[in-house]
Amino acid sequence: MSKFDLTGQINGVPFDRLFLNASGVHCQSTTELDELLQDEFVGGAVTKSATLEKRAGNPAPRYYELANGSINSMGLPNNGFDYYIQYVLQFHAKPTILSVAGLSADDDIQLLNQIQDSDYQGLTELNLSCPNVIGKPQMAYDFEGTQALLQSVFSFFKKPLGVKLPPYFDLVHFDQITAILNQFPLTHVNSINSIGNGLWVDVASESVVIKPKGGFGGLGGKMVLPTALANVRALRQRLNDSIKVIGTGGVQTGADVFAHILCGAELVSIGTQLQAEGIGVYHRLTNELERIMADKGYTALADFRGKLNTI
Ligand code: RRO
Repeated sequence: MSKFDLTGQINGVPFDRLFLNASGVHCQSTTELDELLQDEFVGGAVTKSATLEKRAGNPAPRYYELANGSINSMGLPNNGFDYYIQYVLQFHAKPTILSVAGLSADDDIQLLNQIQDSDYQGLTELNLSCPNVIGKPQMAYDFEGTQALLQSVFSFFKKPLGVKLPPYFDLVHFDQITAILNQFPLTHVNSINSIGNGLWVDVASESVVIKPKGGFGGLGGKMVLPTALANVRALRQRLNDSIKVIGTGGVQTGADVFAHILCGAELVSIGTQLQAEGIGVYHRLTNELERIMADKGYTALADFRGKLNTI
């Protein structure tokens, strides 16, 4: 066991280590989820966002690695709700988070109704921020819609529930979204999803690099780190203490993890870098994080979580 305390907790569910996968990466099949959970440096796994029915997703190429990150328009390829709830209903030695994403508010209600009626007692995360479903705007940029949806959800849903949020870019929007979220008994927010609808141009071929939506797609990886840190920080400063923040976005190094924790992250997810480097990323990040903590004389994440200095 590590001599460092890298633990966190969401709604009383203990995570022995802080690292998760970002939903969408290495979590579509039970084999991939098993691989994550078997890695000693991983704290828990999040499923690919499940829709009511299985989906093939958008046509390929739909994920492209950039020099400084990634662009994707996967279009919610997944094995369907029944597949993922069966997986999280099995015993696992580490916590799992069941991510669900309706294609409409009605779908969200149906998905959560099925969870409410099931034996599942673990953590659920409602994805309010998929940027890539053709013709469907993402819910979390519609503040009134989000308020109305959460109102109906919590009229019947009595199990632990968090939400996945897109990045916000205006301080007033942080005030508005947190004023809504704070009205509900949410366990956590996971921030950020990809920065929606970026575009990359390959100059040699004078072309876009992914096929769906004329090349537009969600951005992840190093280029989104400052946006992710800002979102984690701004949400942590405004949300009720009971609502934990899972920091997602732009992590390539142990220093990036350290920065997420300073901004207030309880746990940290890895997406683009997991896709690029594979499961070994968690061992490397753990070593790099522990080196920084040792140099600073810290023994636990709690020693510096949320304690970002301002000048
Ligand atoms: O499947 C996707 O295209 C996708 C989803 Br659901 C999401 O939430 N975020 C993202 O970048 N891609």
